[in-house]
Amino acid sequence: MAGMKKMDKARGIGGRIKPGVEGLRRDILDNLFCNQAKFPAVATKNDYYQALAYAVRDRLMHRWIRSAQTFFERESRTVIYLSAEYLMGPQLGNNLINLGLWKEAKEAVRGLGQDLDDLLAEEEEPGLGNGGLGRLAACYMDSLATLKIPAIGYGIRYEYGIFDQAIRDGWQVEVADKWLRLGNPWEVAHPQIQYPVHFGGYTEYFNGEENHLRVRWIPARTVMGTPSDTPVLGYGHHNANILRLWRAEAAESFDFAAFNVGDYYKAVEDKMVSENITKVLYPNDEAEAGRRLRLEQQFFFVSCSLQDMLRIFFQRNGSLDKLAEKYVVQLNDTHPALAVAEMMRLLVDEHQTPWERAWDITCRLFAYTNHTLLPEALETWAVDLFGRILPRHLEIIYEINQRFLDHVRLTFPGDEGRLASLSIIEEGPVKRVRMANLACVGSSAINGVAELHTELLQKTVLSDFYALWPDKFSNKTNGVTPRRFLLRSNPPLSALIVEALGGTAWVKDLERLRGLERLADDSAFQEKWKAAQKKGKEALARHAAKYYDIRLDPDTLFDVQVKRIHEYKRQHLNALHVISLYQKIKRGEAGGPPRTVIFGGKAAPGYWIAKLMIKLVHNIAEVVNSDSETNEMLKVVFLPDFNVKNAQKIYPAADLSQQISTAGYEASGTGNMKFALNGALTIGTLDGANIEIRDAVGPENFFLFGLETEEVRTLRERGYNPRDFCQNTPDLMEALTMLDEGAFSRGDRHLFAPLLGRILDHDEYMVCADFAAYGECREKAAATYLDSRQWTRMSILNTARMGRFSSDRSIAEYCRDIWHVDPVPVEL
Ligand code: 26Q
Repeated sequence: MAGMKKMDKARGIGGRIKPGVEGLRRDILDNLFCNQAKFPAVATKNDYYQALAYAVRDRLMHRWIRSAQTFFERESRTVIYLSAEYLMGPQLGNNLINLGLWKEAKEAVRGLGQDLDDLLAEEEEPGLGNGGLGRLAACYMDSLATLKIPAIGYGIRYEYGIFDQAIRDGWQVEVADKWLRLGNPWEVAHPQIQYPVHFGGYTEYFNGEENHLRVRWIPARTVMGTPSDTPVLGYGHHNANILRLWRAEAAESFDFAAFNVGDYYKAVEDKMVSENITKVLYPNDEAEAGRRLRLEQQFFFVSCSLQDMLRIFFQRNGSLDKLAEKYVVQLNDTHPALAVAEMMRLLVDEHQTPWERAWDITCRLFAYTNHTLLPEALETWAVDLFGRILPRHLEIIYEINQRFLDHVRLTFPGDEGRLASLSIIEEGPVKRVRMANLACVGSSAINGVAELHTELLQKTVLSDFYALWPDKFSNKTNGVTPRRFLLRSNPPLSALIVEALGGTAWVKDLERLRGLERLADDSAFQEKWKAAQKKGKEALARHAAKYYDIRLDPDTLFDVQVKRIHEYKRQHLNALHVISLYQKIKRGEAGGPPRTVIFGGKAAPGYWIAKLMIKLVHNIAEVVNSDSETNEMLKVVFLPDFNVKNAQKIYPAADLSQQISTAGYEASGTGNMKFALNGALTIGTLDGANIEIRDAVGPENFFLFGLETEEVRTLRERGYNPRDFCQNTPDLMEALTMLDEGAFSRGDRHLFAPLLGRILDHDEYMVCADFAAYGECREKAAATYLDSRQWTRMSILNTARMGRFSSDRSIAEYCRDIWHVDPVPVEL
């Protein structure tokens, strides 16, 4: 802080940032007056939030600018993270923590008659992502800054993020996410930075200098991209990075165009069409074929980002030789994979680089992370559509492919099958561009996101690439940031950990949590641990009551499944078992503690069965919660609108974490890590990172059930018949029969028929095969909960052994194995 004051004076901005609590209080008042145009008597909570946010922003500016200056002067090697999605979550709380201003802010706003928690609750989060992949990008931005790695995150500034989920009569209703309505204090727009992005048209070949054959792209239309930057602060030092998100604008102001063209309405329409590109996030988390606007979004942000990278590069460098020394570009799934072709176009067409040299630079620049295993979820685009939007890129991809396949023919002579599967172009009635193949061919590193996932990638979807280039492959198990998902979101548990470990070093070095192991059996510590967890449950109960009018009893076991709704994640397995549990309680056959089964998650708007699963949970809740015979023992709730903000309340409140996907389908999962880090015990399958979590916390501290990946495969090969399993599982039969008879639909036998049909006729995700094992395991977990000492011991050991799942560890591995980049400390 002393350093900060010195620099502020040196820069002559001491007047803007007044020191201490009193200074902060006065700055908030100034902002209320000058930005919000309000006096205290009429100011809303949101006005106070905005006023505080701007005061905090002023206080982080010098770190941000000094970081940019340091990286510029030192010409530091920089990580470029390309992601179509970022789920950053609310910013104020984390920025206060990282600036060391939490206490000061609390006092300052108290002096103004405000409560800091109330103001924090006012912040609207930027929901610029669907789920796991977008939140992972945000955790990685946090860790890059904390590890002092120079980095720029590039993405799209969607005007509407993921929809807000409302529930009407038990059905999901999508509500437009107007996240920018009250303004966004955390971003700084840079309208002076603008790049043209072209679409459509055709290409022309011509003779350039020295008679070199060159290509000109004559586009049909051009859109401008302009950035807004959000600071990403590191924890415990002065480094800051930026998240730079692109917004699309019309190339010319419409009045000017109208003047020229003489058609005012057409000109206005063109402006709207241009701005459409960044209007809304696609709310499905699986590739959906044929959406032209989605392809345009991808190309738009990729092109802006690469142009920006080159502009910054040429500020200090004359020749492209050093490009791959100064930058490494990480592709977050295939959504930005067009970058491979766009880089080639920029180098070859715009910078007149010979093809071979351009290709060498490009391959050295890129690395690719895969996040899925389902072959049908891999992104492809019909060649026809692709060529109409990006004619030059299609040519470039054909050229890349031809040279690549020549290389394959030398490595595997006569192997036509391999050639077909490796080709960037999928042959068939409709030719398609395979984005994963483009990403693999154009990258020097390829990784999966958990050990099992990487192993399966190498064995299945990318096996031919693995045979060709085994050394390109590695695993980088996902991680989560302990700053947001423990320190910020769970104050009672964090305070206890600080007390027990004698400080906050664990926040940057999460393996230190292991120091809690020795306290696992200490009864005084156990009591404190239980008290902290109880506070987490009470906080969620207050939150649910206040915002959703949902009552939760903190004295019950909180059994939680929150994540996107998907058949492979098997929320219906959970729901069906709740039905059977309900029946057993009614018959007096089930013991265990009183439980609250909590569900939450959004369904893709077009995913009908997922929406029906949400309806199912609500209808079960309606019946179960109004039954006075079982009321005391079982309650079912669906918490609406699962997002980062709500998640931060949910993870600290959970006793039991449901991670029950069919083995082999969840690439990693990251919610599983957030729960266990906060001391929840997991009931889960051997899928994704569950396997590594179980290894880390110890099998005796994890409730494992279900088929393994290999068993799922062989069962399917042998001819899986779900009805056989139903016959042999009376509890399941009973639950399905009740559903069928309309017990959860007021007698309506049609409502859930589609869901029943999928389970009984296909059961792609083997709900029936795993039901019995799941039920037994869940009962075992419930019984264990009755032994409070035992449960608490297991809970402490879970937290103590979760250090490996910090995103700091993940990022350190990317830095070491893929990015080859070192920390650059920033001094104020
Ligand atoms: C692609 C094309 C067109 C429209 C949408 C998409 C699209 C958008 C989002 C495809 C996929 C996604 C998101 C995928 C995702 O979140 N995957 C999850 O990634 C996590 C981080 O690695 C893993 O932990 C999860 O297991 C994985 O499901």
